[in-house]
Amino acid sequence: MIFHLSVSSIWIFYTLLSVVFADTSAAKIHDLYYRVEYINANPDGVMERQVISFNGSWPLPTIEVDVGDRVRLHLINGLEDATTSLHFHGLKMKGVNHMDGPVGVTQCPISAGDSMVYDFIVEQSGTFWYHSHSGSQYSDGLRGLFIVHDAEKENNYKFDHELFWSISDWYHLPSSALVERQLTRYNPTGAEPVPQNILFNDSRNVTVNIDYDTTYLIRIANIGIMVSQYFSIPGYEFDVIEIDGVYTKPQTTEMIYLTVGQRASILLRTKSKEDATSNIAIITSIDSSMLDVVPDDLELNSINYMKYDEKLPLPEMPKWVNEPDDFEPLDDLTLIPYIPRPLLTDPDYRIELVLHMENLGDGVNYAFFNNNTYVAPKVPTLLTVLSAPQALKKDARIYGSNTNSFVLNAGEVIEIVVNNEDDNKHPMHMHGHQFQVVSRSESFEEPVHYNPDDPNLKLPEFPTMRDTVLVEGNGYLVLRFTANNPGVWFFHCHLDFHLEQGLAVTLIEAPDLIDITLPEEQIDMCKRSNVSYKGNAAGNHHDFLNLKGENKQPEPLPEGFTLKGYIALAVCTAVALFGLWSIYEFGMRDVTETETDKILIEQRVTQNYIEELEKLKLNSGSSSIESVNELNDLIAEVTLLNRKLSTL
Ligand SMILES: *[C@@H]1O[C@H](CO)[C@@H](O)[C@H](O)[C@H]1NC(C)=O
Ligand SMILES: *[C@@H]1O[C@H](CO)[C@@H](O)[C@H](O)[C@H]1NC(C)=O
Ligand SMILES: *[C@@H]1O[C@H](CO)[C@@H](O)[C@H](O)[C@H]1NC(C)=O
Ligand SMILES: *[C@@H]1O[C@H](CO)[C@@H](O)[C@H](O)[C@H]1NC(C)=O
Ligand SMILES: *[C@@H]1O[C@H](CO)[C@@H](O)[C@H](O)[C@H]1NC(C)=O
Ligand SMILES: [Cu+2]
Repeated sequence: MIFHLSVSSIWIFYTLLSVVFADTSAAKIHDLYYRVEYINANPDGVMERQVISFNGSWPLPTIEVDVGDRVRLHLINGLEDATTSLHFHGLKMKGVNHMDGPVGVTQCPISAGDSMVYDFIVEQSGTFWYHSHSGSQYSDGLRGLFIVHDAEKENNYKFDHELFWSISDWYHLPSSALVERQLTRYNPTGAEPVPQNILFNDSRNVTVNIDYDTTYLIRIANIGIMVSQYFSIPGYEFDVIEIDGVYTKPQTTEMIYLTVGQRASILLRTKSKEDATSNIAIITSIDSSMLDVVPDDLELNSINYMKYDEKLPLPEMPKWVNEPDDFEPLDDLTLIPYIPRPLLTDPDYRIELVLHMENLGDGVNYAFFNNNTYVAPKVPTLLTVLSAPQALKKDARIYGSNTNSFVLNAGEVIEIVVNNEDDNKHPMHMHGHQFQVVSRSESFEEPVHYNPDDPNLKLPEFPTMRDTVLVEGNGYLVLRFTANNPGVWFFHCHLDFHLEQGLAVTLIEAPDLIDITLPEEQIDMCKRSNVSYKGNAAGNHHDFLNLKGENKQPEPLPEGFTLKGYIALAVCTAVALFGLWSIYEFGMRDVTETETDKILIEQRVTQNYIEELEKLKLNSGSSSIESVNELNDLIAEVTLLNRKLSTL
């Protein structure tokens, strides 16, 4: 009873909030018209490539608004060969779920020549960002910062000036080619493409002019697709005061760690003219443990400068820069909201997700939650909610068997447990909520699941809140939130390759209370992109329980995959590789640079193979002599290929 009372008071609180915002006479309307189109850019100074601009201009603008403002961003798709969409990362989109942006979840794709208006009132404040949520398109540069000011909250901290810095990884290949490389049977171990560089504010070698004796509020966002970065300012301490749109009690540190998708605000006090003997370095460093291979020419540290005065020397680089094992970033779980929120207790519904990676019958390496790799439905899930009969909205079956759909009841406390059976780290992001981080383990050699009954388990009284959080390799993560935002919300790994591999869950929150009339414009957009705007996951709007024809994941590998299946897979790959090699051998006399790249990649792939097969041999000690012989033959064959590739 008391529980229900408190839930309804939360509702009243939110309703009041919206009224306050709507009434703010100073609230502005930002009508932004942006046409996405390709241009060429060379942000790392190494290679010019095609990027996605707004009206021919890139990097994309930082959008700055005040809390309570209304944004109407008119996105016009000027790309001839691609669909698009926009997601405002971290904004809860309360009551306007259809403005959230992920294609297949809350909307149809915006096809070439089409447009869509993202229309919402901004009810949160802090550091956010926007990015395409259409496949892995944002790696082509379709992303930028979104800053929401709130004088009242900012007044809790003392500072003189504000700066915005984005950090990101950068690839020379377009998103389509990257995904093609990730999702192929030539990449059976699921090795992620390695970036060519990391950028600072979409550039390198940046110098920021600063004043003596001044406090800067610096908002930093990792808008990359894959690697986390360490951030530090040698010789200076700074205070962290915000993470992911949640202002915190200040915490002093020398280093922070940001996964892709995460943001932090820091307060940095510069020195007096007397004390400053050099200018300042800003060092961002790749978390190289996330890379499958570290190429010799990859610069793990990116160094940019803050300058007091041209005449001062540049600072000396601290020795620790080359000792990444010694990096000690601030633990984000120690950051408590400025206005602490007590731990949500006694979850009403626990969703336990086991994360693992595995090859399916097509030889591609996929990512799974509970043995299901996310496959987008034929009808965007929100559009299924809106078209389903009231009596079936809470029946998870209508949302498809491959969408990892969970239906949540209004007002309930939800707990999500991620048990990571993969030895990679994963930055998990939830749309529509800032969750409490209830527990997170360290990394382990072998998977360790969360045990809620562990007598040694200590949950925080006032947990960290944010929208993106890392789960460690083979470790676990426990999140809680209240289901107070009816809508369809994606919960997924923000490491884009893993999302493409299917590492996602659909949270269908209080579908009976989703009160949205889809604008005519959005229905037309679906029609023009040939996507049904009504029906279940299979597009059936006559019989919502008939899922015939829904999109499904590929068939598994043949029985006994661990050895025989792998061999079958490896043999056909080896044969295919052999074909490829023959093309090089007979077809190409002048090997151009990109072809050299291809050969290098094939060499890496074959090297991976050899290593995997050797591991398999070691682990198959008790298997029959035959399979060991088979493995030996295969290793010999792939080794030969690898050698041939290296002579090209
Ligand atoms: C961008 O281009 C569109 C259409 O071409 C135009 O209507 C709009 O005013 C432009 N926006 C800006 C910010 O230049
Ligand atoms: C970084 O880029 C943003 C957006 O383009 C800009 O507002 C800001 O001034 C830039 N900062 C630096 C240090 O160049
Ligand atoms: C950065 O600037 C330094 C000094 O101006 C220069 O030597 C270096 O080549 C630059 N690096 C890049 C990546 O532009
Ligand atoms: C996933 O499949 C494996 C093997 O079939 C099975 O042992 C396991 O229980 C399944 N896990 C879940 C969460 O369904
Ligand atoms: C939709 O289908 C029609 C008819 O099959 C086709 O002409 C059109 O190109 C398709 N549009 C898209 C965006 O796929
Ligand atoms: Cu991941």
